[in-house]
Amino acid sequence: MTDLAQWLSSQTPDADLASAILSMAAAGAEIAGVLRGAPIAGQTGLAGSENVQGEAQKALDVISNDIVLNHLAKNPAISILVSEELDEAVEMSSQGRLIVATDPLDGSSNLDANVTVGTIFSVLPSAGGLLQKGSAQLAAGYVAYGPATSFVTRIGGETSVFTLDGGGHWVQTLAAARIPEASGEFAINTARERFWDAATSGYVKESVAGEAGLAGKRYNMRWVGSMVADIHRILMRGGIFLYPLDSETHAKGGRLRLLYEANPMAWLVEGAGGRSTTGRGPILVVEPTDIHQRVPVILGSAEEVRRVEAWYARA
Ligand code: FDP
Repeated sequence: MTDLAQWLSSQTPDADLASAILSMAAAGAEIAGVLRGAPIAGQTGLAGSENVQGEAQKALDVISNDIVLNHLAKNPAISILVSEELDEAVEMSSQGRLIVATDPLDGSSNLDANVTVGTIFSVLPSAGGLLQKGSAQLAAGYVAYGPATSFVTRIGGETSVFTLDGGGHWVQTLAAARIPEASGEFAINTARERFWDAATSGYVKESVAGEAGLAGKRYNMRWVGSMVADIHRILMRGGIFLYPLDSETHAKGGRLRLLYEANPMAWLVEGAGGRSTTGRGPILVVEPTDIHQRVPVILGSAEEVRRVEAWYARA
């Protein structure tokens, strides 16, 4: 069986890049261990909660951020860390050639319900500075903490899937994920319908109309509410994920973050034959203006994403 280190050596001669991915995988394995025992340790994920000894607990997203930071600080290839948990970028090794941007614990509002959460990361060349387009990424990946712990990553070729075994090793379980071109599943927070633009409303209406509607087929809805879990499902069996610009998120530019949510997920989805857009153009060419910038996100099965793009072209 191929493990992560073997796969990396077949994918890139760049030892620094491979080491950055291995550092994130090691952080993911450690976070998986913390999450597994969190209810016993009294770490509900809520800031200000107490453990069984009555001691104050750090929120799990802060703990996860510290774990990622510790692993990357040990790696001399990393120059800067950008994290959802930290207002400012953190300088690491002055000789480092690589920047890592991360959401250390995505979907953390689902933690108290023992629902899948994840760690997302993007690797960029230090030479390009903090604000680089997603197309400049050297690699990206995520860890999904579900019934199994999955590590999904891509350098420039295929998007590959690894699973954490009982001994703490990442074993390749899918060499190349392929997102089916067409799908009958969409993922969107329908509670936001009143804020949607005409394109989003048009696409969803067309889909829920089923066989009788313009799409001419039946759809089902799946929405976990953890981006990592929703995207992992799409990578495994297809579908579309939408967090579009709507009237409530308009002033902020969207809901999800460009550097450590949208770009890495678009990179992984495209490596699996899927498609991604903001509705107005590809996610990977958006010029960042801020490390915590938000952006509309639509990605998944190519045929479905094209249907949404067609609605935007008309709207
Ligand atoms: P969370 O705030 O729980 O970390 O990244 C933000 C995110 O989760 C995504 O994982 C998820 O897709 C989205 O928010 C869900 O947001 P809403 O429940 O506000 O729609």
